[in-house]
Amino acid sequence: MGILVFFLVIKATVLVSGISVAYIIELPGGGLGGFNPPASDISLVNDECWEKMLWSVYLLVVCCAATTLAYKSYEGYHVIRTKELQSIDEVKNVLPLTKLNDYNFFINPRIGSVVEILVGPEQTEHLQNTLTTLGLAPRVVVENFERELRKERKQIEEFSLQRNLLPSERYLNFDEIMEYIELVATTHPEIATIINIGNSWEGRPLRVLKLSNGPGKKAILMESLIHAREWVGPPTILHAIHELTSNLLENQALLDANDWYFLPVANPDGYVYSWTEDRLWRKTRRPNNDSDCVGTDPNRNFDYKWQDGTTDKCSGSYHGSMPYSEPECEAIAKFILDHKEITFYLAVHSYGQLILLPWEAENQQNNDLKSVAEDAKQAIAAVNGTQYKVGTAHGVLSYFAHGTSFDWAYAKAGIRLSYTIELSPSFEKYNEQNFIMDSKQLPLINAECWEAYKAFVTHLPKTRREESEIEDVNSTTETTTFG
Ligand code: 0X9
Ligand code: ZN
Repeated sequence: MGILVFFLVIKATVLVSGISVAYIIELPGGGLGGFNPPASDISLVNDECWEKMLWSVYLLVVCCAATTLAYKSYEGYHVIRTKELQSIDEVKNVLPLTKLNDYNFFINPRIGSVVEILVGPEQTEHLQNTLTTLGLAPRVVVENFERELRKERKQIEEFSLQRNLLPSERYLNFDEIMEYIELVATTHPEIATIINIGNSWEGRPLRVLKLSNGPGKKAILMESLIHAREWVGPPTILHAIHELTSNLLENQALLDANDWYFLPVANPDGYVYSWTEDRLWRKTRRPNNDSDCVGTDPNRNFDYKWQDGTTDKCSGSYHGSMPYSEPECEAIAKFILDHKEITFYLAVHSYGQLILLPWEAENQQNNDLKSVAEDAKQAIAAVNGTQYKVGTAHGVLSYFAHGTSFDWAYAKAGIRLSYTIELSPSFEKYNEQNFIMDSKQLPLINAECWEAYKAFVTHLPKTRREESEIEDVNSTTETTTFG
């Protein structure tokens, strides 16, 4: 019992203070009641403690150095930005470049948006020449990406020491996010439960937090970090959790009306890797047969138009060896199929400030999809004037992607309202920011998203689409199967 109490005290200290290493040391006892050791022992105990402290500091320094050394360096890497693409031809001209692994596409080609590409120092000139020849007016917007990473690491450290910040106002690593949702479940057992929906390839839990104040309701499922490097997603989800649990009275109606399922870390292995090895990691961490390149893009691994995805194992968008080759995707799809009360699915991504409608929606009369997205767009704009764009990913924006979770949720699971939201930044307002977003922007982004999320749930559909309505969808398999 005593040990358990100590353990909880240490855990709480670590979580609340942001201090990443905390111990309680129990010194030797003796004498009356165990609290009065003889004075002759003091000198020995002092020596022992001193030696132990030196060892702890030494081990800490060695561990930190090892972590820092392992981190992939982007020294001298540039971010190149083109002009806004105006036509399908311009999109198609850039598409072949997305297949080259020298170029890390931060913003994929789509109509109405600039393209942003991270490129190493040796390839910069060649890329600029190519883009100039295509008439896309490239320019360098970030001179040295490693400098941005250094700034981010420093800020994360500083913010972790600020005790007045909410968990949603700084970037939390995987363990911290898990601890936060566990804490919510422990503090609000009447409305909050944790559901383990499966495990990642490396064995980390896929944890969903459910908020519900009564049975029999329809539900929204929100998921973030299916792409590991898109760190701005979880703060918006944790903010929603915080609003729903800390302002219980004010937000009662939001819980009376429906249930909420939150999956803040949909790709735990990738997310941990993005903290410890490579900040720009996007995929899962499952090794690929006959290749040194690790991982699959989980947002290309769902069974909707999967077969048309990228087969290049080294590509950041590799679609995997088969649909649901990734345990993370299988677990998410199973969870959705097993929980028919989920009638709204929101995939939270970054960046570009877009609300994307599913591909299949182009062929169907579903005016609600558009109007609900427009409502969310207005709700965001009302906070601080930020203008999101709304459009079908494929048709309007010519944004090609196969095997995505939200397309599958709409087309195959029959979820009538299914969206991808690409959060901030956008190139207009935040200029040089990209996946590396200043933590100081989080309160504004959280406030904008909270308004959008509230607008979304006011339109929760009562039902899913019937089997008969969804049978014509182009997929690899007749019905969803798992590999
Ligand atoms: O490419 C993706 O998976 C998503 N964008 S991101 O920059 N976060 O990687 C968007 C998917 C959009 N879906 C379709 N175009 N169908
Ligand atoms: Zn993404």
